Amino acid sequence: MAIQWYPGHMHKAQKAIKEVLPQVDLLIEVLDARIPYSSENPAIAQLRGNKPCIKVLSKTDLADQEMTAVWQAYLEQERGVKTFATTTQEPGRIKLLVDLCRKMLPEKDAGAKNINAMIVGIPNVGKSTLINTLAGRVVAKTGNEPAVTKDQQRINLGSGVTLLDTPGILWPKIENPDSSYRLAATGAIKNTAMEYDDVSFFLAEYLIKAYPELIMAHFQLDRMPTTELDFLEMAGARRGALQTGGRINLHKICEVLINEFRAGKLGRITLESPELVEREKEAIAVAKMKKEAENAERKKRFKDGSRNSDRADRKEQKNLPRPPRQPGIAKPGSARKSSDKKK
Ligand SMILES: Nc1nc2c(ncn2[C@@H]2O[C@H](COP(=O)(O)OP(=O)(O)OP(=O)(O)O)[C@@H](O)[C@H]2O)c(=O)[nH]1
Ligand SMILES: [Mg+2]
Repeated sequence: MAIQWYPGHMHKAQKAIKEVLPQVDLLIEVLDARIPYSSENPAIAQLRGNKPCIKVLSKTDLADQEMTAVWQAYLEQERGVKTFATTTQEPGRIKLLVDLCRKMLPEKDAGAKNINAMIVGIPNVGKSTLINTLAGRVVAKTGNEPAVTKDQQRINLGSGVTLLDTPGILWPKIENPDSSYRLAATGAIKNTAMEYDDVSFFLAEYLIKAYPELIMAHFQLDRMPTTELDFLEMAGARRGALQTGGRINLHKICEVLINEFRAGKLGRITLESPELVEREKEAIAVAKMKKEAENAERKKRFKDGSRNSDRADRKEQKNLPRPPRQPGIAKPGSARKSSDKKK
């Protein structure tokens, strides 16, 4: 089952973003470099229209470096989009983001006019941290959990750029179930809205295929795991995650895997590639079409079937020979009447 988390403040935040959008020159959409597709909110793409947009890939210190470059090239294929990879480990590079904002709005830059940029993105992706780095001081509250920022906040950088921090928003229905697992694995979904075990099994399955050397080294495994359960049991044994009777405490090792992945302890990992998400999108489209065709067929069968059987029933009844009326047996309705008459 896909995970959904869309508390009321997100709906409000999205409405507020829509309201101020006309005063904004440029959108800075912050994406998690470990999940650039899954952390892209489809509602933002709709709201953006033709406004220029910088897609910032945040937390690149946690992501696979090669994959970050692949994603940047992929995302820049979209019109009006530039990308910028960033990490808190290289605060000095952040000035280049301000330069990029100016470059994307040459008329404003030439006229030395103030640029209004709005920072948007999913929860816990590092929007407020980015603002603090840009401002060079703590102006926005940050925290390692989703939904820290609850209201919009305007920050004047003093260099002709004003930034608007916004609360992280998700969307009511995450169509791709794998995306919802990835969002949960990276910490964009509140822990209380997900099952650690489900997310961990998903993560384990991916890691065995995509980063076998990293997990073997991190958990000091002496052979390649064959399945996600095999992996979690081996890792659990290594970490002493046992329950009474010596059996592996799977829940405990599931929590360990998620927490250590989030903290970057397993190494630099990206959970999706453009090819993988294209395949997933295709599979979802095919499944959707199949379901629609099935629904249409069911509706048609229901309609045709009921009309046919109804007609056939009526026709059949019409053609049936009427049973001969037996003298002395009155119809139930007429029985009372006849007795009434007698009275
Ligand atoms: N490893 C790493 N962690 C980061 C980076 N940037 C931000 N973080 C951490 O990510 C967590 C979330 O950061 P915030 O800036 O509060 O995220 P946000 O997008 O404003 O979150 P909401 O306000 O909840 O939507 C914090 O614990 C940050 O320290 C980064 O480049 N690398
Ligand atoms: Mg924030």
